[in-house]
Amino acid sequence: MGRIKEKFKAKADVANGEIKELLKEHGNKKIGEVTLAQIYQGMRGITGLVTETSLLDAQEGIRFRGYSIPELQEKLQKAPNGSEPLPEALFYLMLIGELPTDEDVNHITSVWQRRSHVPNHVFAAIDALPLNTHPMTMFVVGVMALQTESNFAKEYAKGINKKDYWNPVYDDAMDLIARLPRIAAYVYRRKYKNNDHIQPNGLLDWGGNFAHMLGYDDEGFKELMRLYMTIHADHEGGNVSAHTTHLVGSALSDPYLSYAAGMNGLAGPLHGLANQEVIKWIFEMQESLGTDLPAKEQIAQYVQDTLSSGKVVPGYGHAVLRKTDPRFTAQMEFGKKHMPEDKLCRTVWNIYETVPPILQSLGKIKNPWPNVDAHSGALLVHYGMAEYEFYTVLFAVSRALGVMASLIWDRALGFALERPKSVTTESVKQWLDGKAEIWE
Ligand code: CMX
Repeated sequence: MGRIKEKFKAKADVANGEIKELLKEHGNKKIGEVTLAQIYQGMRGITGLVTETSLLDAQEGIRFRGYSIPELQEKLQKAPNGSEPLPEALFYLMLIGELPTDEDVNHITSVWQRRSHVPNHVFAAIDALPLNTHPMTMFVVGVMALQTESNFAKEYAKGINKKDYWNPVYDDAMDLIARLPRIAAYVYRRKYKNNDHIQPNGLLDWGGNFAHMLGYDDEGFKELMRLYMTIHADHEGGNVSAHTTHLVGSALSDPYLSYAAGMNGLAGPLHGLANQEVIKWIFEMQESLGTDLPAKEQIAQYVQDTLSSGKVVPGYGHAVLRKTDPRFTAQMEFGKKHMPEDKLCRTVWNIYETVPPILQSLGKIKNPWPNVDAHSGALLVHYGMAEYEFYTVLFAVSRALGVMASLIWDRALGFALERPKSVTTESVKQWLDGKAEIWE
């Protein structure tokens, strides 16, 4: 057993014992009550999942195993001469629940380098798609083709003790994370760079090598990728991509199937696709106003036009957060440090000053503040990556870190098949009339 796997097993054994005790003593305690509105309106606020890797506070934002984003930036390991955290270090923190040593981080970097080989049939599957296919579709097709490599699926077919499920899931998770940058970069270079592919650089860390394979060797872009891969990795368990991965995994679908399912959810415009929508919306605004630095009054008018045509303002609002997303703030700080005069970034900052009061004035939007997607595109465009349809693939590569660490825990803790109860409106009416006791 590898050193990190061994450490994980020891942690999981302790956690299993604790949870068993906790349920024995407190299993009947109630957390909250469910209202009809919650059942009809996206289950907001219903506590119904355990996700160990991170916890979201509506006011404060995300904490990964207790650490906020500024704390991660301070405490996690960096690349030589870098100042942004290495995603490898965050993965270790999410998986093991402790800050890693330098040795742990180097170990993960070398394991992911060693396991990064992608078989040719994956590229062939992507190549079979027409060039106008959306990059997220190409990416997920690549992941699905890679499912042939699943250790878990093979072990399950042979017959494996349920206590050991976590072990091949762990190996699948490490293989998958190691290979995703190569698949994502292949999609990018195929669609936008005339199939001119770039071989991995075995001397680089995971995020740095990803930047290199995409074709961006600028140190600033590599740092951006490390930050980007860290802050997009996890947002507790209820968001569509994390929840879907967890749900599909609960059927013992292997990590490739589970992750692909989750990423199909990330590809929706109310979730991860919002990052492409933001830049598309800003580009359209610039074109319609005939300027690359619109004034705040012009932005305000454009926002009103967007709202009155029945569209959402992309990058604003959140199902849980009620303040500016700290992931937005981390990216704004990166922009102010590396590109303070960049017109697109300045436009994002002007939008930040303009949009919240307008959304607030509508009276129905619970959170008028920007989320993670409001900023990411402007930083990418600064370094030359203007192909905004690709942006959600970057989000997807990062999100693998969180959902895979969680999936390993799901199997190690023996979590059950997820199967909540649903009702029909007819049964609700009968229950309201006192004619049926459907839920008791
Ligand atoms: N622009 C316009 N209207 C908005 C809005 C926005 N940015 N955010 C919310 N609203 C509207 C909702 O559509 C809803 O309208 P109706 O009552 O007419 O249906 C109303 O305000 C209340 O919504 P809410 O309770 O505040 O928000 P929800 O929890 O239902 O939805 C979210 C959250 C993110 C889907 C929503 O804010 C939105 O559509 N934002 C824009 C898309 C976006 O940026 N998504 C990315 C989120 C982060 C991520 O997952 O990556």
